Amino acid sequence: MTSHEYTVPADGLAAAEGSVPEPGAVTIVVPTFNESANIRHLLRQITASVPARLPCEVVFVDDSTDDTPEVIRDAARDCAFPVAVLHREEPAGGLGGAVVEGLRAATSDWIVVMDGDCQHPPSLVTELVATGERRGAGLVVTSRYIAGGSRAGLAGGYRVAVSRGATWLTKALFPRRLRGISDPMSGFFAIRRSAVTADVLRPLGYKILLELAVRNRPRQVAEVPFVFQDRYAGESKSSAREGFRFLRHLAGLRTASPVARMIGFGLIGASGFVPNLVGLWALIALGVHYVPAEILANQLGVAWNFLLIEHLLFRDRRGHRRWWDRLGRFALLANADLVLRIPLIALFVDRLGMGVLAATALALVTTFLLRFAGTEALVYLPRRKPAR
Ligand SMILES: Nc1nc2c(ncn2[C@@H]2O[C@H](COP(=O)(O)OP(=O)(O)O)[C@@H](O)[C@H]2O)c(=O)[nH]1
Ligand SMILES: [Mg+2]
Repeated sequence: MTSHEYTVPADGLAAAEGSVPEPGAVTIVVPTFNESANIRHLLRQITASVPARLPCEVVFVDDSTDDTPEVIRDAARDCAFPVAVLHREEPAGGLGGAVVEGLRAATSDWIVVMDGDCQHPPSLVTELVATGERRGAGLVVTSRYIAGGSRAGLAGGYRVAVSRGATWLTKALFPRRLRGISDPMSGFFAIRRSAVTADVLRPLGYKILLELAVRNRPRQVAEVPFVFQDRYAGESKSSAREGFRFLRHLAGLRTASPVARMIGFGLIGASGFVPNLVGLWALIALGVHYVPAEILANQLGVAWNFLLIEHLLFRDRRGHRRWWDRLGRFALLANADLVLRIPLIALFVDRLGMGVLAATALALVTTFLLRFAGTEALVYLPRRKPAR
C-alpha cells in the first residue's frame, strides 16, 4: 500500500523500544546495492509466502548508485505490508554496516536478514522464525551443509572452494562460539531483536553473521537447511577485495582479547624472521659487511611486522596517531629489544648465575613481553588528556 520512510533513531534500538512489536512479527532486512532488476521478484516472493502466516515489514538498506530506491518505492505500492527504504548517501561499513543499520531500524520481535538477489528463498522466512520460537533459540541460521541443504547457486568451482576454505578457517578459529553453526558464511538468518546489541557490532565487509555470533553470543542457536539459489538477475558484488576484508575481519574478531592479541603479536614477530633472513642473505651477497647487514635486515623484519600488526591486530586503534609516528615508535621499540637483549643476558648470567641458554631464553621472553606491552601502551593506546 504505502512506502514508509524510516529514519534511523539517533540512539538506535533504545529509541525503537517504545513501540510495542506484535508477538512473533518479523522485520525482513535486505541490504541492496544496485539490485533494481531483482526487487519486484523478491517482493512478489515475500508476498506469496510470508504475510499470510506472519505479520511482516521489509526494510531495505540501500547503498545503490542506480535507481533501486525508486524501484523499491514503486513496487511497495503493490505490497500489503510496510516496505521501507533506508538509502544511505555514505555507505559506511559497506554491506555489514548496512545490515547493522537495518537491525537498528527493525521494530519486530524477530529480524530476518536476507540478500536482495533472490539467492535466499523467502519461503523459508516463516520457518526460520517458527524454528526459533519452537526451540527457544535467539539465532536461527540457514545452512547449506546439513541434510536437505545445498549450495546449488554458488557459481563455479572457484567460488565453491573459496566458500569451503573460508568456512573451515572460520570454524577452526572459533570452535566454541560457532558450535551448532555449520554454515557461518551464511548471509540468511533470523535473530531475536532482544539478542542484538547493535552498539558492539563492528562489521568489516560482509560477514555480519560472524559478528553477531561472536560478539553478541546468542544463547541458543538453531539451524534450518536451505538450498542456495541462483541469482535472479544482476551481478555478484563479491570480489577478491571482499575476501581480504574478510580475513582482516577474522583477525580482528579473533584478537579482541589481550591474550589472543599477544599470541598474534608473537606469531607475527616469528614470521618476521623470513624477511629478516632473506634481507641478510641479499645484503651479504651484495658484499655488505655483516654488522651493517644485520642492522639493515632487522629493519626489514620490523617493517614486515609493522604492516601485519597495523592491519591485523590494531586496526581499530590507529586513529589517534599518524602512521609515521606509529612506525617510528614501533621501530624504536623493536630495535631497543635488540640493544637490551645482550646486557640482559649478561645480567642473568653474571648476577643470577644462570646458564647461557636459559638466560637467552629468559631474555627473549622478557624483551618480547616488554615489546608487546610497549606496543599496546605507546603505539596504539589512545593518548590520555593531560591531567593538569
Ligand atoms: N547496502 C549494501 N548492500 C550490499 C553491498 N554489497 C552487496 N550488497 C548486497 O548484499 C547482498 C549479497 O551480495 P552479492 O553481491 O549477491 O554477494 P554474493 O551472494 O556473495 O555473490 C545483495 O543483496 C547485494 O545487493 C553494499 O555495499 N551495501
Ligand atoms: Mg548473491
